Amino acid sequence: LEYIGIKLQLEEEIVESHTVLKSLKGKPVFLIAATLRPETIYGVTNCWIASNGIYGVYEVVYRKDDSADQSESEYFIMTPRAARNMAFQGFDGGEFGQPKEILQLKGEQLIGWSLKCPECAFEKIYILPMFNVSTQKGTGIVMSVPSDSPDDYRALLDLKEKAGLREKFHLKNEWVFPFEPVSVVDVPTFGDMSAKVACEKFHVRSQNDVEALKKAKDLVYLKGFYEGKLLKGPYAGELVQEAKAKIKSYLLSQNKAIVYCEPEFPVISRSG
Ligand code: ZZB
Repeated sequence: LEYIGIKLQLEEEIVESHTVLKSLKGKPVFLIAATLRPETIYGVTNCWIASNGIYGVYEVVYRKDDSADQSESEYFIMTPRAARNMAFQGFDGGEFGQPKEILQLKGEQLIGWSLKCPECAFEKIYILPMFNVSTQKGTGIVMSVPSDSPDDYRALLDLKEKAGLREKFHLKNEWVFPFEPVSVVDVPTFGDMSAKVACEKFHVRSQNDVEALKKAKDLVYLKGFYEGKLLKGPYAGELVQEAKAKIKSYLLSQNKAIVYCEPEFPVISRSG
């Protein structure tokens, strides 16, 4: 399975104010959000993590001209599982197959950090918790597109509607309330907020309604891919089917994203 890993850059003030990360001052630190829908990047409102998941900060060495002293480092935040896979895909810590972990973090420690998301409508977005984020899939980091993803739509609404949930995770209002869904894809008969329409059709009442959410997601995926028309960016007016590859190439060529392949089998770590 091939994901596009969108590079969401951690804001400098977050890097500087963290006891360990401040040693990376001036260096690029990214959360890598795994997506199958890079064309929806214009509709990102926040970033989701699993609050009880384990994440790591990894040094990734880019080699220029194959010479070691021409190398430059970037820092990726993702699950240890994703880091292990990426280390075989050109994103290692200096040695093929070896991730270089700087620090481990619990998902809840990431909540409220601010990020810059390429091409999105907001100057900065925040890391928030969603129950349906799996640490066993992708990078464990998800870009949230509430206009087109039923999971994202419902989870964001839960945070807005449920004060108890915001208190539980110590969320500030300013991380949640300013972020309304942004329309990016127009789907015939569904309109430009297909996630909302699908959630209502299948009576999704919370992010815990996993079965109804799955039905909503399957329908929106299908409709969005085959019938959707893009509304934002340089490919506005084109079918999603056509625009998807162009946006992917653009993001890759600008170094705003990477390709991340997920093996179809479990990777066994050397430590067991
Ligand atoms: C942006 C986006 C916009 C997504 C959309 C979907 C939709 P799949 O098919 O189940 O593999 N995702 C990625 N990683 C995780 C994770 N670890 N845990 C939970 N969700 C994850 O789903 C791939 C999609 O699930 C990815 O694409 C990502 O959300 C999310 F409008 O990125 B997507 C109808 C779906 N629409």
